[in-house]
Formats: sequence, structure tokens, C-alpha cells
Amino acid sequence: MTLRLEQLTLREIQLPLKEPFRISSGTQAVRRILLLELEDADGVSVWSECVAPEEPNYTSEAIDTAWLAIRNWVAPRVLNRTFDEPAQVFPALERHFRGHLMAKAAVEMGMWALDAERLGQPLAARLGAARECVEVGISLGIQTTPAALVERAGRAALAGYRKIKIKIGPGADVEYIRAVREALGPEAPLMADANNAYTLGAAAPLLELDELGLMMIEQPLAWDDLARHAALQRRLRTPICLDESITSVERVEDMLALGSGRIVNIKPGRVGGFGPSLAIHDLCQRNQIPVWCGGMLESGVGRAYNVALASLPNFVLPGDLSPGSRYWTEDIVTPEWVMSGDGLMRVPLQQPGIGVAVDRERIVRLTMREERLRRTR
Ligand code: OSB
Ligand code: MG
Repeated sequence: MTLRLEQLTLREIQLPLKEPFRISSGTQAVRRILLLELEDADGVSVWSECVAPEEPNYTSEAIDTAWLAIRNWVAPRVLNRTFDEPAQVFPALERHFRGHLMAKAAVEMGMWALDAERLGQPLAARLGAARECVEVGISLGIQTTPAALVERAGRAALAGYRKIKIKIGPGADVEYIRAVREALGPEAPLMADANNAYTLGAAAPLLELDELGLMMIEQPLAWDDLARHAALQRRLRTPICLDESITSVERVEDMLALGSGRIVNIKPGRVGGFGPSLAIHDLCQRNQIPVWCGGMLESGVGRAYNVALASLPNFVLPGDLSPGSRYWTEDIVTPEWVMSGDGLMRVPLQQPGIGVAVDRERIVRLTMREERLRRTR
């Protein structure tokens, strides 16, 4: 079925987080969210979300650069041609166009949802869903004291989360994780995420964490560094999971060749969309590398895309796919994303498209700026 986009609307909304989210590279209290609405010539429309954060402290992208990139370069390439299938969108966006992967992904993923909607298929089924429920993990920001972290982690364990990820950084690492390990016991599914906070020359805390039975340590070293992660992995029993460093299927090939890590966090926004996400998924599956779906503090719109992706067969570890109530007092979708008491989230396989209704009136009320782009030829 051909895809022909007629109109693309950008909107920025702001949603306050229930609690500020602190990671080693910055703190987020209000989430500025870029939502897109894609409409085709037949009036079929879908919502998508660009996950770029406010500051360029995760990758080089930020919401303001993504807005510019979508308006100036992404939208013209997608609005002014026809695609036979959504898998053609990413290659079209990569041609003589470097970077801006989150901007590209927001449109590319919307095209997959539009295709699913047109085919009358659930998005998850369109991608190749292999399960009806996904396992849910929580990502806990850096807390002020080990005791505060123990309290938060204890509540997460009671709520049923199947993986508890704890943000770390120098000064908030070994003591914090050890306190949680002692409080929750040797079987608790704990992991740490450093968001680039360490260097090979000052890796002592990571060697101590190696004794604490973690499922993995995520992205301890620099965001674009595969060589030093390989050197570190040789010194650790705990698997290294790469997040920031995996920006393409080629970076996974490099990881495999160098031994930079043993687990991959796939965030579709970080790699440019579903096309590259599927390629990374398949490559990892062929090489016995487990993957899981990361999060970027998405609204219920972005959550729909992540849950659909996480339904694929090699997503064998719980994702950062917390329910809406973990982030917001009120989400922008109906029904809201919920987690069962044993840490599962249902994959919507009963209706076409992303599987949730988007509250347009609420979005209009929350809109800080809006721009409409149309087909020009
Ligand atoms: O490193 O995984 C990360 C949020 C913003 C930027 C980077 C990261 C995160 C998270 C949040 O860990 C996970 C979530 O969306 O719940
Ligand atoms: Mg991470």
C-alpha cells in the first residue's frame, strides 16, 4: 500500500513530571514534548512523538534542534514523495543528511503507524509482534541519599517491576547500590545506568559494582566510545549494556567486533526509527545479544511505539516502559498505559494503529507552539 503524506503538524506541549528525574548528565522537572500529527491525502492521521530532550546532554539533539530539522529537512523529503512501504523512509532520510536521528525517527515511526492504520493492523503486529505482554522495568533517578533510594527501590519492587534500574554517577554509586542490594536481597533484578559518568582511568567504582550481582551496567563511559567500553568489559564480569553509543546497526557490528558490550538498549528515537531498530534487533538476535527497549520519559504517545517494538521476539529483558502514572498526574492518551501487579504491560493487538486514543483537546490546551507543514508538489 502506498504512503503519501499530505500534512505534518508539529506541536510542543509541556508536562510536569511527578518528581524531577536526575541522571548524571542533568535533571528534568518539566518534560517539553514534541508531538507530530501525520495526515495522508485520504484523511487518515496518526500521532507520533519526538523523544529529543530539552538539552543536548544525551546525544547532540534537543527539542529545538529537532523542530528545526523536521521543518527544514525531514518534512520536505517525506511530504513531497510517495513511499511503497515505511521501510523506505529511513534510507530516504539518510541520503546526504547526517545525524538528527531523533527528528528523523519521529517522522519515520509515524509513517509505520500510518501504514498500520491504513492496513487496519495494530502497529505491534505490523512490526512483527511475538508476545501479548511486555515485561516492565523502572528507571530510578539519582536520589539524595542511599536511604531515599532504598525507599524508592523498595516501592518499585512491591509494585511488581521486573527490573529496577538505578541511575549512578561518581559520589552516588557503590554505597547507593549496595544499600539497595542489602535491602532487597540477592535475587532482586537490579542494574545501574551511568549515562557516561566514568572514565577508564577512574573505573574503581565500576569494579566494586561488579561484586553486587547486577544484571548489567549501562553506558558507563563516553557516549561515542566503543574502544574503551571494550577494554572495560574485559575487566568486568557484569555485562555492559550500551545505550548512547548505539546509534546505528553499524555501531552494533562494531560492538560485536570489539567486545564493547553484551546487551543492547534499543531506543527507536536514538537510532533513527523502526527501520534501524528492526535491523539492530535482528542482528542482535543472530548473535545471541539480548536487547531491551529503553525510554526517554515519553508521553503515552511515545510509549505506544516503544511497547509495539518491545513485543518483538529478541526483546527478552524488561524495558524502561513504566506506566503513565509513574511520570504524570494525567497522561495524554486513553486508556492510559498501566502495569499489572506482576510487572506486565499489555500490547494492544485488538485495534489498528498505535492502540490508544490521543486526547486532542488536552493537547491543544497544553500547546506552547504549533507549526503546520504541507505538501508543496
Ligand atoms: O539513559 O536510559 C537513559 C531518560 C532520559 C535520558 C536517558 C535515559 C533515560 C531513562 C528514562 O533512563 C527511562 C524512562 O523513560 O523511564
Ligand atoms: Mg541509558
